[in-house]
Amino acid sequence: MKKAFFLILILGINVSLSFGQDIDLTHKSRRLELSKALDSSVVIISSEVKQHDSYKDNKNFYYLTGIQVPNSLLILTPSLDDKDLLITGSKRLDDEFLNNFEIVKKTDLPNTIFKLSRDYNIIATSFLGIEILSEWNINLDIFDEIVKADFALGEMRMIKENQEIRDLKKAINITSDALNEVFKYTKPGLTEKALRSVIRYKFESNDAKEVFIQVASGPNCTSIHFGATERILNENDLIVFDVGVYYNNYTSDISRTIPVNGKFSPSQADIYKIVLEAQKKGIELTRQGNNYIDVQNAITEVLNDGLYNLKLITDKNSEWQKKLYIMHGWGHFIGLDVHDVSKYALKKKDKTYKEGMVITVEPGLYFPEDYLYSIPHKIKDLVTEEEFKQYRKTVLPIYKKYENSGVRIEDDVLITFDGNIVLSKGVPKEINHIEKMMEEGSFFNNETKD
Ligand SMILES: [Mn+2]
Repeated sequence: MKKAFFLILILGINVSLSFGQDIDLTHKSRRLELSKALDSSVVIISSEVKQHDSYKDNKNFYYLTGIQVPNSLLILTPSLDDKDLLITGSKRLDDEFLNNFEIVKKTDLPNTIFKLSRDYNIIATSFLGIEILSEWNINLDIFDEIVKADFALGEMRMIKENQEIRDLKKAINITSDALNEVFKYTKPGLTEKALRSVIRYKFESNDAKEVFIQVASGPNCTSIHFGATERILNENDLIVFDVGVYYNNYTSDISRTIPVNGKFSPSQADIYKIVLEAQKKGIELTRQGNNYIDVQNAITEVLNDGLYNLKLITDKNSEWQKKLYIMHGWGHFIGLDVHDVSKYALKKKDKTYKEGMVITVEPGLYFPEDYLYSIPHKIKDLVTEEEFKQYRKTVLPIYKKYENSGVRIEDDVLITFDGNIVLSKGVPKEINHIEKMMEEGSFFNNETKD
């Protein structure tokens, strides 16, 4: 009986999608699905999470209701006959929205929870920021069992619905447009911040909310998370852009690396080609049936083969040499969060990719200043002083060619039934395409000439 009702709801969504009135059914069906996945326990989700003493929107609450409001609680009641409960201090919510819920006053909350605990044994909640529930004076211990809702929510949020894909595409297109503009604008003598202001202008004129903008030039390229500074761009620098926006709460995440003067030098191209080849290999394998480890192994192999050919590593089978220049993971889901629900499933070997997932593919190689001066911390247990000294002696003259540079290339990839779609393909990544685009002037260059 329950199942039949659920099916009707799903059908309802498909029908109403074409009329653009899907919002309430979409969120209602998510709430039902979650309740079902959690074995029909009561589910309680706060609209905020508390982390390091600050309050942030709880994306799970948004995912289940379609709204972001402070100081509210959602309680899912397993019975299909009852409406889900909402406790909210917000006066901004319109009646039509509130009709989807039974509204509970804050003062009635303890009583409501007590009643639920008589009918149901299990309560589920998101353990991310769970301490916020104590601020509501809710005692979960009156239930026989408290379980995590995070995994079930993660499983659901990993598979994107059509509306979510539309919003992700919009965020990605806005980001692509901003990157293409800034490629044309880039030239020696400008600052990192000047490039950031072009990206910001593009974001704001598209009603998109900045998530982060990295403009890392020269030696700054070797920092994995960077902002933008007053540093003046040099003729021979590379720049690593890593940029994301929210559009309608869904985020993009794109990285590109370009030469400040518009032409990759031979040594810059050496590294760029390796990362690009690894990235393409990673994208090729980002498809149904494969998993995180499959892609990781393939990317690592291409990167290390490339480093070996350049003589930057001397032994392809050495565990510590394989780790030296690879400084971050190759990818993560995107969605309501930039690093979306990845904790719950991404790295499990038995978790294969499915249609509807959206993942970044972002290998990189980095060559920080004085990196080989002593044994880098992350490999210190894997190599002896003597062995490392020998390695440094052989590699240092070659390393100098690449020192103070870094390359990262990141695309956002939607997994489809029979392959994938690179949603960020509007930003060039082939060397000749980047160089050609950089030859074009930017609207912003013209503005500053006068
Ligand atoms: Mn990323």
